[in-house]
Amino acid sequence: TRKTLVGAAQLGPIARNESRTQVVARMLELMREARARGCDTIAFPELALTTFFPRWYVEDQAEIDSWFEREMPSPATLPLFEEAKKLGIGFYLGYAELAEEADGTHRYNTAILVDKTGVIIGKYRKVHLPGHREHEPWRAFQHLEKRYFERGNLGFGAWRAHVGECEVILGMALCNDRRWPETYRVLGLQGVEMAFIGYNTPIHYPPVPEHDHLQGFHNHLVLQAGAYQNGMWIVGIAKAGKEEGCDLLGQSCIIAPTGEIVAMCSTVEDELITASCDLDRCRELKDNVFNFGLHREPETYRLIVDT
Ligand code: CDT
Repeated sequence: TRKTLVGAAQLGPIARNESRTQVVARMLELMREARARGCDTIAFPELALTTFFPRWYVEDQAEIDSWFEREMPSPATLPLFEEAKKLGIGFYLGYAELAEEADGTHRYNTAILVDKTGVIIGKYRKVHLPGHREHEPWRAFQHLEKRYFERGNLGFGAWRAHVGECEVILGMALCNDRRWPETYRVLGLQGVEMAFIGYNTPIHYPPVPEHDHLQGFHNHLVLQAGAYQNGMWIVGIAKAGKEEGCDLLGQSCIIAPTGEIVAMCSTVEDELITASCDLDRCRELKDNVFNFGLHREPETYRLIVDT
C-alpha cells in the first residue's frame, strides 16, 4: 500500500498588528511538531500569513497591499522553506499574492505546494471568490474578496509529486471553492488522490444569519461529499477562533476517500492533527462506484458548462 502521513496545521486567530515573522514562528513550531510525529506533508490555512483582511473596507491601496506578498519566499517567509528542507517535509500554504505580470499588477488569493527540498512545485489561484465588491456598512463584517482579488487564472491543476515513499497526484483549492462540486470534479478528472483546501469561514453569514448555526455542518458536508464522489483524500485547514472580534470556524479535518472524517481539530487555536493516508484506498471509489470511464455521462451534463 502507498501510505503517507499528512498533517493539517490549523491556525488560531491572527491579530491585525501581528507581523509575518510572528506568524511564521507559530507555523515553524507546528512544522517541527508535524515532522516529529512523522508527517511527510503539512498543510496551512488560506491567507495563513496575516489576519483575514477582507473583513475590512479599506480605501488606501498601500494599506491593502501591506497584506500581500510580492515574492515567495520573502525574507519573512524564507524560514518556512529552509525548515521544510532541513526537516524533509513538504507543505501547502495560502497567502495573498501580488503579481507583477506582463500586462500589469494583479492580486490573487493563492496557495502553493512546496516539496521536501523547499522548492515550489505548484501554484493555485482561487477561482470562486465569495462576498461582495462594494462597502456594505450594514454588515457586522465585510467580506470583500471580490474587491481585493481577481479570479484565479491558473485553473484547478494537479501535480504528480513524490511524498514520503509514494508517488501521488495532489490538488489544491481554497475555501469557498469547497462549496462547489465542480471544484472536486475537475480535480477528480485529473486523478487527484489528495487535495488541500485551506479556509477562513466566519460563523456569522450576514445575508442569511439563519445559517450561522450550520457553518460546521456545511463545511463537513461539502468536504466529505467531495472526497467520496471523487475518491480522494481531502485535508481541510482552518484559520479559526475569534479574530479581531470575528468568530471563524475551526473543525479542520482530514477526510478519507470514503467520505469519513478520520481526524478533526477540537480547538479553535493553533493545533496539529495528523492521519496516515493510504492512497490506494482512492481506488475503492475511483475503480468502482465513481469509475468515471464506466459510469459518468458527460453528454447529459452539458448544461453545466454551456451556461
Ligand atoms: N474565505 C472564504 O472563502 N470564506 C467563505 C465565507 C462565506 S461567503 C461570504 C466560505 O465559503 O467559507
